[in-house]
Amino acid sequence: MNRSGIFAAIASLRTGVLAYLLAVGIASVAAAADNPYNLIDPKGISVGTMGDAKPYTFATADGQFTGFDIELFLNVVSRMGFSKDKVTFTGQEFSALMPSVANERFDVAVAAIGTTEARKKTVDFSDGYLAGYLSILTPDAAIKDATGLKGKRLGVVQGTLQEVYATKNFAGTDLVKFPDNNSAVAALNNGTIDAHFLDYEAAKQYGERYPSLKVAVNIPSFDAPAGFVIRKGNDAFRTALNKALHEAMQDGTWKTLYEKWFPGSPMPEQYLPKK
Ligand code: SNW
Repeated sequence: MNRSGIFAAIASLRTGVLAYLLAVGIASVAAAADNPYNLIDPKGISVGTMGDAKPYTFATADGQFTGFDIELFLNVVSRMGFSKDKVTFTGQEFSALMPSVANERFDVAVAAIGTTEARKKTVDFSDGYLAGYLSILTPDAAIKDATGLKGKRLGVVQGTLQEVYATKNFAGTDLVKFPDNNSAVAALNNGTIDAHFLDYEAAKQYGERYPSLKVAVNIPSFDAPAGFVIRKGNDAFRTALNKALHEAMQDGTWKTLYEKWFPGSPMPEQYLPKK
């Protein structure tokens, strides 16, 4: 090959490389346009949740998921172009929810999941949308505070902030770990445990269903507001969720859902429309 032949070969190689880079660039722009939120299947959103955290999230008799968190989430993603039929809910044990988001089994987990630094090591959170209490549910009138729990058997759902709090603060209490609230409350009703430790609104709900069970102790968990849990680094999804979430707060949707699902509970200021 002579000199000009070599130049021609280099020139055509360059054209080829440029064409290739352009094609890759177009393909990735197209992929981002088709799947801007990096969803597992861009056609819809897969959500991990719980069947027995009423009124936050629960399954109805016909297998539909509903509750405050579910309705808020559906409203939020409808603002991002995902109608209800594009959202699939799957019930799981609480302890599996965050790992399942990290492992790309779900795009998001929605179940009154409190935001903490420890959890942020494996998943990301949207902005907070609920801040409330961790509560002791018991038929035992002698349990009024941490001291009353000494020597008692206390149920917690594995992986919850209640488990973390009880381990740290209820010395001398026997912790009994359950996969879900229903099995813990069944154990409470048959006397296997003395109390169960869960989120305030869920405790209140079980108390209405089983009148012998009373909400006895409330521990503020305002520093761990519930957020939507997403895969670490999925910032486009998180940004869009936050924008839509704040719209839902600003236009009064959040307030309407709060009054619907938590009637009689004090109305927090921070999620109401700002003037
Ligand atoms: O930290 C609280 C938050 O302030 C609000 O009251 C809603 O519940 C919390 O997020 C705590 N929830 C527990 C947790 O994140 C249990 C969640 C569940 O049972 N689904 O571990």
